[in-house]
Amino acid sequence: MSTAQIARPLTNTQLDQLCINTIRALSMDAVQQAKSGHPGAPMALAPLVYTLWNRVMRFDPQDPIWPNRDRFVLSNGHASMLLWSVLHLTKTQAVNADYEVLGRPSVTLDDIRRFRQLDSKAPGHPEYHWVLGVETTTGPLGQGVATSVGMAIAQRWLAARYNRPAFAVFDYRVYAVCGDGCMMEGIGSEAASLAAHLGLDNLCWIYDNNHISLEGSTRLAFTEDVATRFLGYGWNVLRVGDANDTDRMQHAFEVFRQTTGRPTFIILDSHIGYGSPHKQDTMAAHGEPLGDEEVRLTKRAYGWPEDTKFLVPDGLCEHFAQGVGEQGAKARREWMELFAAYRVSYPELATEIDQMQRRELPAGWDRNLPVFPPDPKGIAGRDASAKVLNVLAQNIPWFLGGSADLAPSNRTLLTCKGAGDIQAESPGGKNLHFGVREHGMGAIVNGLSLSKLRPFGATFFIFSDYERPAMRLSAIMELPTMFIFIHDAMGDGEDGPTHQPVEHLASLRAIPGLVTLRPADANEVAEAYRYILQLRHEPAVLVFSRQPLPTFDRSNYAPASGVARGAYVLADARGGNPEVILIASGSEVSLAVDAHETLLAEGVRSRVVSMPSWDIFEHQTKEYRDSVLPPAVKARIAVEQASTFGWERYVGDSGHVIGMKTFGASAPLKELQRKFGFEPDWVVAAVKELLGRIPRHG
Ligand SMILES: Cc1ncc(C[n+]2csc(CCOP(=O)(O)OP(=O)(O)O)c2C)c(N)n1
Ligand SMILES: [Mg+2]
Repeated sequence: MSTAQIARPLTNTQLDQLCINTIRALSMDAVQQAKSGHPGAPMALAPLVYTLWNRVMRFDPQDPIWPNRDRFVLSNGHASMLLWSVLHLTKTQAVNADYEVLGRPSVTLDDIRRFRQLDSKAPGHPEYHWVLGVETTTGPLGQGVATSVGMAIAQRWLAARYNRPAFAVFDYRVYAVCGDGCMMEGIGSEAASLAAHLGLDNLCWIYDNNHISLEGSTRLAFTEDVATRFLGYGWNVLRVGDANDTDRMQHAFEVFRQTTGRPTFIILDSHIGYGSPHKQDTMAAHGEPLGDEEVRLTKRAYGWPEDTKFLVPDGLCEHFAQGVGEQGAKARREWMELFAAYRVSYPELATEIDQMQRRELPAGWDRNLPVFPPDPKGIAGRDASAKVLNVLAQNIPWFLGGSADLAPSNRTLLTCKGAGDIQAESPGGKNLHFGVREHGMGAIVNGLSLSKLRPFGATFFIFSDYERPAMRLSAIMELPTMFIFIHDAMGDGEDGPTHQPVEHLASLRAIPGLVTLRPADANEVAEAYRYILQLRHEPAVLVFSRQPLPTFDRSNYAPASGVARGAYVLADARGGNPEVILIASGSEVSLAVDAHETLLAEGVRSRVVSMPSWDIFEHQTKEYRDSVLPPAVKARIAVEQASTFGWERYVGDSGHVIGMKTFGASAPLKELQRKFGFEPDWVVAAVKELLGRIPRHG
């Protein structure tokens, strides 16, 4: 077949096939050109993506951030060429950070030619933020499907809060495509279980059942009955036995739309590398170029001009424009009219939606944030957090969250007016019960945030390990999510080393763009929340104590608003001319203050720096940083009940770190503090030892 023949008027069925083959050929060509990538899944799933985008989904390429659009998640992110092809063929528009449609395509053919190259809008895996039309970053298998559950929860929440009779402002659906990898990963199971529990009938997963993963046949390691598993969860399970049968696929989506009370799982039997004479159904089609000759043979099998590269036949984009383009434009137009009328009838709710979509906070969002009076006995970080959370939940309608079965301990239950449980029959509540599913929780929090809600997820700090991959994605996506952790160090003494975080602060501080905060007292807790609520593009980690921490008398010490600078001089030597600096975070700040008072009485000019956040501090000017940690003062001691790893950057070569070099132990907290050296006398002794070694300054 030649290009000229393709250009002849075609029947709709021929056009459909042409679109599908275009996606296949673009995918093969891009991977071949890049000399890396995954051609097999796109070749097999082109009919699915074509059907979903051009016949089923409500999506307007002219306004890809329209709030009521259907969401598409490519959980098997290695098949990214599917997305780049369809975004290109639908001429989906680029949008800037101010939510303005830019009048240029999100993905050009040139980007596809430069697949996986620097600055191309067709990177290796789907990247939210980088390419408009990508609803969430995927690549780590399982994350996408789990995130889609958060999106579906969000849609139901939005509908419950904002829809009114005759005003279905939010009625979109969420589609996620996944492969064997997503089915094998535990996070997918966690999320699937919760999705069925919550009766998310707005959610549809399509499983690319091709019996191949990276190492070869799934017979090597994956022989479970996936359909039965999903039936067991309570999903509506459908099967489409031929991944090329677009009509049957469309019918399955119709069944999904008519199914109520449970999510839908469509098993799509497919052939990886479909059409490739030598590589179809083999692992060779998974993650490497087919090779020039095989590409040629495959094109021949498709009836595609063999010698063309990156061919988009005439009339093809028009076909998409008549399909998804027209349907999407009509749906959006109708929605805009609906929303204009809604704005007249419900102006306050419409304003909320506007603000939420732009990630703004409502007026008075920090009204009545608590200020805690000085109290030497103090209050636990988690209890201070509970008070703040409830104020925020009251002030910000779209603030919500929950815990992975630890709410009573995390103190994250929202009890303010109207804060009910989110359940299948009450999707508009504020308390999500994630169950013991930390990893799923992280991804679901991401999905909620991608839907513009302001979510938090909570658990013990030690289990941040179970959530970390999703938190990392949150940072990559620049989402203003909140990850709350309690039992910040050895505070749960008797539970022992399995429950005592040691390396966790260091490891989270190492994630670029993730703001980690460990407040020292109740007022720092409130200020930490005040700070992170104003973030629009960074996720935050909050680490709170289980045990009471003294509430500092701020008339003696510096105000807690210093939290917003990451570190600040809490207590100082008279005249502000210290010879030694004690740097601490969280529960160790009061320890440092105790030592400081002793040192002052003994004539040692010490300074206490409360450092709740390295990350925020690093973003301050050098002038400010030097004012807190004057370079001339070399005698510095960091005190933190955590790994000493990394503190050298603040204490320098001649400084000292009082921290953890081993795991903890099972014992009451007081005994642990003694055993590991977190007592004022130790700090004082360490200061004296240090001052004996380092010439005094000033
Ligand atoms: C969490 C995670 N582990 C491992 C990988 C590496 N990886 C990418 S694709 C893949 C195989 C996935 O198999 P499947 O989902 O069946 O994709 P198919 O080969 O059918 O396209 C693996 C192991 C990954 N991306 N994410
Ligand atoms: Mg597979």
